[in-house]
Amino acid sequence: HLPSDLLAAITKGVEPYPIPERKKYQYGTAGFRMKANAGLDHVIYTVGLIAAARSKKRNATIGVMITASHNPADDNGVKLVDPMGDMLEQSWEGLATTLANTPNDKLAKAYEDLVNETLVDEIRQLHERPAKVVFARDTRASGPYLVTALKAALDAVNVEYTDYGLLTTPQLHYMVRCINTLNSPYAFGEPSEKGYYEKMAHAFKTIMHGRTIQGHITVDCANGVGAPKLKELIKYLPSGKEGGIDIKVVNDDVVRPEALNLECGADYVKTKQRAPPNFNAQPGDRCCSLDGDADRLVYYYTDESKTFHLLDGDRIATLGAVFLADMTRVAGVDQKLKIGIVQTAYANGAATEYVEKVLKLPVTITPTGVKHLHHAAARYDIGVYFEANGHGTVLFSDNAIKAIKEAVPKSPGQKHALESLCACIDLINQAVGDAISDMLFAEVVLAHKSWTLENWRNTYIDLPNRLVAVAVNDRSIFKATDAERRLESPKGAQEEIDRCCQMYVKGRAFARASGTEDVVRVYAEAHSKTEAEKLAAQVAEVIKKYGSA
Ligand code: G16
Repeated sequence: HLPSDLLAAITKGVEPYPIPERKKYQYGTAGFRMKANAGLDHVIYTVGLIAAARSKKRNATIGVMITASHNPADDNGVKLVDPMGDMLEQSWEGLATTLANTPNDKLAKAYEDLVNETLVDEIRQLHERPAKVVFARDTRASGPYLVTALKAALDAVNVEYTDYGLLTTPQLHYMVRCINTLNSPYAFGEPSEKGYYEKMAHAFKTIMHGRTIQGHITVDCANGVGAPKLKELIKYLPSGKEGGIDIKVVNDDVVRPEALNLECGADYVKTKQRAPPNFNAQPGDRCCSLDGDADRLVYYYTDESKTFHLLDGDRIATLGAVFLADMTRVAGVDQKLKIGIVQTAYANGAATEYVEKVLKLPVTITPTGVKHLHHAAARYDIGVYFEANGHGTVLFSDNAIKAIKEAVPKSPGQKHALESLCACIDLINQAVGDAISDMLFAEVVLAHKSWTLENWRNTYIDLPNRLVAVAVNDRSIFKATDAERRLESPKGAQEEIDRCCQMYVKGRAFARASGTEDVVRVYAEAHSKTEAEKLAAQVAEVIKKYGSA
């Protein structure tokens, strides 16, 4: 039994945060997400309890990020960060869902049950360990209030915590990993914002040595937390004149919280396949967009005929993989390292074909959600994972890091390649996908290859595609299987989707319930734009029909 004063403190602390009537919460693709005023405070309080228990269980610092990332400004959400800066272990998602759905009067008992279930073994009473939690939030207006609910829970169960205020999601993941690896052989860096900028800037300068970045890059920060953080990073980077990078920050309005992700940002650009309307970039200019918490990145440009071209997560993955494969070859370590790419069903068919047939690298397909991709990528020595929406990173295994750091160069070329690979290990945020770090990596690779965005795009031609969101009565009836490429329920829906696909050359489509928004997403691709759009519309109709039943 837990001390009665602790149980009483939990009950008292949660009083201001009841569950609204008939509300059901579910830990989704990336934590809990919903309208900020629809009972999210209750969820956040229970997440504080989960974070405390998780910290005790792992005897390490746990992170809590308050953000709804790409979602509209009046949504908010919360994700938990495990000790190595990765997403919460999946077996704990269920515990988080159970606690979130527990009404106030039963919460203390539910927490006690959870402690008894997870924190007691034959010899030790793990719940007696001290707990440490760190947290941050994005720029949403609801953030400060939700932080109050989180602190109330952490205070109730006597947890030591640090409030980092505003951070990007990847910065919080970085902090968590730094704290937990401090003074170990796997030390990730200095656990501070300054440490994050310095690590990245130092790695960037090393790889850039002797290379030049052409022109400037315009970065759309989705009017989110990425804007002030990118401006801060710029202070640590050499400018274009000094052989560095000229970054033009746009959509940096964090004063009006309602501007967040509104007609801008990575999700807007990827879904609408167009630049934010307020862009006035010149033909060929390099542009990119982050999302609301700066963990997604997509590139784009318009050509002389004003046609828009998107270079999404699939492209960033292939760009990175080509570069890393070349570098390991030059460095003479390629035979020791297995490089692979991880994608989801949203990856363009042409991208998958290019990786397998031209790059001759293996591809793993996982369900949506970086947590799935991250684990699959960790099985390679160099695992490049990106969702088409721009969310991803590169993981270097211990074996890869050792091979790279211990290799003895036989020529100046090998020496430079090995130094560049070492710097990549630092430049790329291996804790989690990080738009700012990914952008510097892409810029470095383009500079090394002397490529424009057009050269990059010409590596393969995307199949035309269309992504639509369909509103339904209850999205939970749509259950997907086979890495979300097929629906197993409702019965009959998949057969109808298959029949639609068969009508088009290179027709491929799937539907899956979103885990961050109250919609079912439909993706379709085909050999022409018109056909991709028709196929998407037909499949959307199938979903509407089954979704209104
Ligand atoms: C989150 C996840 C991503 C996922 C996206 C959309 O992104 O971290 O892995 O691709 O949601 O998921 P769904 O299709 O289930 O709504 P973010 O950038 O919103 O955190």
